[in-house]
Amino acid sequence: MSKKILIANRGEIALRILRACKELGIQTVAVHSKADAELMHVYLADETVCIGPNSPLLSYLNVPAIIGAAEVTHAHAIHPGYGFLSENADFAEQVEMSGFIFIGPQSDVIRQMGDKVTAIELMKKTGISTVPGSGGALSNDDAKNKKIADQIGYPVIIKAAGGGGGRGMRVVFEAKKLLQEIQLTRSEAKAAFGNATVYLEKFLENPRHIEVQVLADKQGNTIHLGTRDCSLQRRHQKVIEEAPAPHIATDQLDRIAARCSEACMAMKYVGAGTFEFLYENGEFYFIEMNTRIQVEHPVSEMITGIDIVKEQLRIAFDEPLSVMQSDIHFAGHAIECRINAENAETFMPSPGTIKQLHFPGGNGVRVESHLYQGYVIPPYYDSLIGKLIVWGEDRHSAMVRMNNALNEFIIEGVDTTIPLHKKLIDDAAFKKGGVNIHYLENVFFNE
Ligand code: MV4
Repeated sequence: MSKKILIANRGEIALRILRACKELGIQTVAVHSKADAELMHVYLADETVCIGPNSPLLSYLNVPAIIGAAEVTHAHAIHPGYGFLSENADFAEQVEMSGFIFIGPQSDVIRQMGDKVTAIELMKKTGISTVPGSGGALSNDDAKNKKIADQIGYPVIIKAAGGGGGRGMRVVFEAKKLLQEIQLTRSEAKAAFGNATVYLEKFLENPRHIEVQVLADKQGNTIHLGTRDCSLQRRHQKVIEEAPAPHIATDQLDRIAARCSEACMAMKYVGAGTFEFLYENGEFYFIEMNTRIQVEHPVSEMITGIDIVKEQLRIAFDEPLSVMQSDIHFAGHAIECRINAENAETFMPSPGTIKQLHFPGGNGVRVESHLYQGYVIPPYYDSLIGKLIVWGEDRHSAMVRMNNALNEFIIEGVDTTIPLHKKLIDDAAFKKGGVNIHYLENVFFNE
């Protein structure tokens, strides 16, 4: 039986998924909004379905339209990509109940990880260290909450259980502000996520954001693809990512990554996943788990040779992972620059027509982009237009390649963040490696 996958996404990741399907001989269905009929992957797909008007709410987030498209095209499985419905447990459940395979973990696992209090409890059980904190949801007992914060020591951070990725959190520096800030976080969380549950953690002031990529099949095999450092970010949007995390002893990185793989085995996790950690003073503290493919997955692919999307497809169709941990040899260093159609100084979105386009090339250079000359970037969606990923034998060689590749890159017609990347690649602190999550905003931009 030939297999068919519906790609419930757009842009570079839709093209990335389509290419993986073609390599595996899987038929593809591209669903798209009215504005997206001219996307590269729509031209390349075996079948296409227009699922709605330009607004993402009426198209890429339109659950009945997407499941309807899977029905009329007789697709077997749905790949959600990242963003949109990728971590929506209700969507995953409806996909399953409609008789399709959701390419990702089971809907109840997505729901568990979506509740950050539950996710942290699960990790503690599997022996992964978490940030010192309330160890569960805060109650409405003011005296008890004061005591918890006093014991942990200020500053503390109040986070919404339904939040994540930087949404729904407040830092508290002094005891007299605690109760007020708990109430504020609660009401904001209730309004934003329909869930007033909050928890408390020690606020780590200068951590790095380091994550571990894992893959788990339905046979119970689990592997990790090592670490990524995603500390270079602005307003919770990652700007540059690299693998492995620099300036941390390989054996410490191996240990945390192996722990994550073991945790997947213990939880009977299925699919691709990412464990997010804060790293400060030589220690890793788990904060969240992502149950989707991530934008920055290529840097892990470049240091391992594993195609994460192809593994996701194998897993979905009940095949075992193509490799065991002992088959994986980590080699060299990879860096990814996210290229957005935005002004490199003001970050104002810059939709419009691509007048001239030239992609860089050469050994160790990879471009993931749906752009082509004449393509019109619509104003309705995320401004990511491509990712430039390079591999080098060590971090320095990767940086040299990135610098050369950025200089070869030509995109005319819209503003892009390439000029920012050129400056960052030449920045002394970034060159040294190991900057923390505040570096870009507070030091580089001095915002
Ligand atoms: C923190 C933290 C400091 N201490 N938790 C922001 C995104 C969400 N995933 C968690 N976040 C943070 N949690 C404790 N206990 C600082 C951040 C944080 C951050 C984390 C990762 C990447 C960028 C960040 C930017 C600001 C704050």
